[in-house]
Parts: sequence; C-alpha cells; structure tokens
Amino acid sequence: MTGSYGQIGTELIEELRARYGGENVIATGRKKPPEILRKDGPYYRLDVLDNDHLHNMLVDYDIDIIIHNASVLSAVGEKNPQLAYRTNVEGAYNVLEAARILKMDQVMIPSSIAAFGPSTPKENTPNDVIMRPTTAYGVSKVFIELWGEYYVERYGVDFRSLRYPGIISSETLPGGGTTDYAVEIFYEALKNKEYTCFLAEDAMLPMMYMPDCIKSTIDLIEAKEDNLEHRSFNVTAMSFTPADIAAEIKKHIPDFEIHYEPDFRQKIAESWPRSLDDSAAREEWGWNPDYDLAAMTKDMLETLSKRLGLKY
Ligand code: AKB
Repeated sequence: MTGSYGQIGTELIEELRARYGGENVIATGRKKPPEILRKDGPYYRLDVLDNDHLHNMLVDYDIDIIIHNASVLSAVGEKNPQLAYRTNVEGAYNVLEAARILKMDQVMIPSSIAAFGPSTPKENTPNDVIMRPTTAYGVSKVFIELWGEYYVERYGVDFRSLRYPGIISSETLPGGGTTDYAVEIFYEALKNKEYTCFLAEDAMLPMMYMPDCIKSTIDLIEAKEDNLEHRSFNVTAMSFTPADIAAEIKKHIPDFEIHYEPDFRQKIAESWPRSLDDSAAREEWGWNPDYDLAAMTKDMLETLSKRLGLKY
C-alpha cells in the first residue's frame, strides 16, 4: 500500500494485516511512519514518483496487489494544482504501468465524489453520468478512472476503484480535504463544545464512517472479477449538512454550538454531488453500509472521548 500513513491507510493496513497476516501487507509512504504502521508488519519508505524504486520493491517483495492510496486531496490540490498533478496523475500512471509490466494480480486506486462536477446531477448521482470536475483533484481522479479502465480493456490489468465520499474517522486526521470538517467537528465538540465550520450550514455531501470505508474497500478487492460490470463505483452510507451533524452531536452534548465561516472550500463542495446512487456497488459486489448519521455520531463520540480522555 502506498500512502499508508494517511487517514484511510492507517486503518486499512491494520485490518488487512489482521486478515492476511502482518508480513503479507507492506506499508509504504514518504514520511517517517506512525508507530502503528511498524507494529505488526513491515514499513518501507517509498515515493511513487521514484519509478525505479517502485518497480524494485514490487519485484523484491513479490507483490501481487497494490493499493495506491497516496494522493493530494481537494483543498490542498486547489492551493497547489501542480503538486496534485504530479502526485495523483503521475503517481497513478507509475502504479498502473508497474501493474501492466509486472503482470500484477490487481490494482486498487481510490477515486472520489470529487470526480463529479457542477454539471453532474446533484441528487442521487448515478454511477455512469457526466463527469466534468472543476478541481485539480477531481480532474486527477477522472484521469485515474479512465486510464485504469483503459488498461483493463487494452492490457487486462485488473484495475478497481471506489469513489469515496467524505470519510469520518477517529484514528488519523484527514489531510487537506473539503469534507475534513466532518471529522474536526467531533474534536472541537469534545474539547471546546464549539466549532466554526468552513462550509455553509446547508452544504450537503455524501459521507461514510471508517468501518464502512474499510469494509467497502476490502469487499471490492475480494470481489470476483467476473461479477464486475464496472471498475469505478459510487459508494455511500449517508448524506448530511453541517447543520445536520451539529444537531446530531447536540443530542449527546446539548451545549455544543456551531458557527459558519465558509471559505474557498464551500465552492468545491458546491461542485460535488449531494447524494449518490450506489446501486451498481450493491448489485455487483454486495455493498451494504452499517452506519448511518446517528450510529456514526454515537460511535465517534464514544471512541474519541476515550482516546482523548475527554468526558461529555
Ligand atoms: C476531500 O474532501 O478532498 C476528500 C474526498 C471527498 O475525496 N475527502
């Protein structure tokens, strides 16, 4: 896995190691890893833009499946589109080329709701629909989907991708996305009983709790290739606005208050779907989420308050 120390990587690695054995799941990344990644299996420094190193590692460790999580997210991508291009487009190109040349068994590269744009229907967005994103991150995700699908047809590479919605998690903070508010709000609610949101109160976006994110990723990796009509899938578990999640938190922390100071990220959110139709994932590999807004909020507050030692 590349980008293993990110929000999704840290928790996905743990689950993969529990299922397949620590020594069979290699965590890689560009930085010094958190302790958790060294705990149950190997961690190696790897920059996916270093193509020789990437190929050497895949050969030396006899890798069958690559999960390419290293990515610059939407908000950071708008501040530095050139970085988004290099990391997301060139990084994914290197990974897909390595999979083709080395005849690897499978490549999983996440996409995102950011692959959709302002001209995409916003409600119950279908799996197959117009995609004209207006962010650097979104453009890079469309490239990944189309280049991956081209490699399926042209070279028989087993490419798979999930269009992740905003992911809410209690272990590792997200790094520079538009949906990050839905994680920050829990930390601030527990620490200060107050949160200033960078999106408007009615900015509705599709979301998913981390256990569902892990489940969807592993289910798609394990799905029988013959059952897949698509290669890039919408997945979702709930849709809510900042006002909705604040109201849900208030049920547990009655004196919690939210304020709104929308910044440049509001425009990004307005260009994305408000809800997704994930019926292709349900039909082709049995996707079915476990957490809705109420269940996720309860679990987040319980888990985070224990970890941070904060009562509510
Ligand atoms: C972001 O906000 O950039 C990501 C995403 C929806 O892909 N969380």
